Amino acid sequence: MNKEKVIVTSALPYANGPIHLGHLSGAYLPADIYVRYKRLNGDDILYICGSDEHGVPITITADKEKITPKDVIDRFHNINRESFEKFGMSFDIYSRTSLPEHHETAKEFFLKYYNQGLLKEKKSLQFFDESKKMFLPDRYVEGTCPKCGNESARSDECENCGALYEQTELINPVSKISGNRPILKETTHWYFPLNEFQERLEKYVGDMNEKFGWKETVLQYCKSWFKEGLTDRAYTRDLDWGVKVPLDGAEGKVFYVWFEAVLGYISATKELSAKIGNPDLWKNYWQDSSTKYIAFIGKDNIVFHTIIFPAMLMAWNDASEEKYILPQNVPANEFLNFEGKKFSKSRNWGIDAIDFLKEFPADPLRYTLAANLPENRDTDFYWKEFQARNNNELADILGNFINRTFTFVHKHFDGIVPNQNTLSERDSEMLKLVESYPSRIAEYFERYKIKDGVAEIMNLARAGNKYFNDSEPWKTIKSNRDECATTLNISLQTIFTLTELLSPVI
Ligand code: B3M
Ligand code: ZN
Repeated sequence: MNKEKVIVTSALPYANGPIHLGHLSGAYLPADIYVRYKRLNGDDILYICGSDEHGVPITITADKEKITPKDVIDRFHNINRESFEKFGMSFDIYSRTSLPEHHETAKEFFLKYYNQGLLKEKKSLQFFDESKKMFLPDRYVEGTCPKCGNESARSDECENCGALYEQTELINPVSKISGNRPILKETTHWYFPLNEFQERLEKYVGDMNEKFGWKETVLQYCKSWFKEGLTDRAYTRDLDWGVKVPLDGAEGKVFYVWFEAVLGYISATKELSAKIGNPDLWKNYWQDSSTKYIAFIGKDNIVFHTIIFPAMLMAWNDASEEKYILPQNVPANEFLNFEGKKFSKSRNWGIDAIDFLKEFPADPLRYTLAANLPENRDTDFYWKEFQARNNNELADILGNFINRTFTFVHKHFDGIVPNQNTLSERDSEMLKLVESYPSRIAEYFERYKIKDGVAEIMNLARAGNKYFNDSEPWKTIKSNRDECATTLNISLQTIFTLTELLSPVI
């Protein structure tokens, strides 16, 4: 196979709370397995991630705890970086969107749009809290969803039905900082005309799906967006915390977090390039049409990666000689639940990665999550299953096969790999199976079917045990030493292949 040049990204987690097991199995572990597999394969990979450090939830946390947003992001950036490290994530860089490099990149994109006359300047009415004398962006307001009637909908998107809307469409709005009903006050904002890109976006999604086979769930999300019809999206917000709008008269305004967070992938790559002393390296990836870009995310981020980010890149490419590549695939996962219920910070349900990894090593967790990834539907983490996967699979199947083989080789062959002699039918079949495995697993991983791939690898360990049992080396060591040597030789080869195939996983 030709070697590929690939950018892989995992969604940038908000530095507003510790990541939990649900996050790990959504956008991180599958990406890390894919990346480690690709590196093993000799492909040229950049794996990019970092903290998303803007957005209203961060300022709300800061207000609540009477600390600064900077305190909040420093705390959670460090906790999450440490969680990822302990979990064995192999990012090439774990950056942060509060860095000046990112602010510059975000402004550069905005100005590119602004200067080509793409953005629409509009006056509109926004919620304003009179007692606090401030505009109430996004999540400072709660109310009833105009689409589904959910009574605790956020002001810009509904967690229940996934609708995105302008906050003025919210029914019965309440200010989250004072509890009062906010008034409407005029303000000016810039809008990105997403609708102007609809046709090209539909073609892009259709083409990518045709060539690279997008997940059905992801396609369905896109289709329902297209069916609704794309509309102008406000690019700016009245808020202090964020990337400042670089225009005269735009004081007190920052970019809407999503319009810069996705660019964090690019600025993180720039940071990495500078760090390794090759400042233009990022262009070699992001602006080279031979690069393939894969974005791993959870299903709640689909629209931003399949519609908004691609539209932003198209808009840049329209006005520039240097053209960015677009995501080739966005293998979004469904959610992992915890013991039958959704992870929830407010209901204190679930377990944070950092706490889990204080009690247990990463590998049994990686294996358990990998064996149960929410690739096609929501799945659950159960403590009982964690125990069973560790004891019955990692220990009893894989561990046992390796242990009995090694023990035998040490006891009867001085710890030296025995020679392969005349092959029986069983021997040949086992060898054929082992040889077929790397390409079989590669096929799964190339199609982002990580869960099935991992299950298949464990099947090889099962086959190894069966082969060992059926060959009865404890008998042949007495009756036919050559035959026994062959059994052990083939068992060791199976283990060698197993370790290689499992190395992206554990
Ligand atoms: N921070 C949302 C999330 O963590 C958001 C992802 C940004 S990806 C550019 O789910
Ligand atoms: Zn709703």
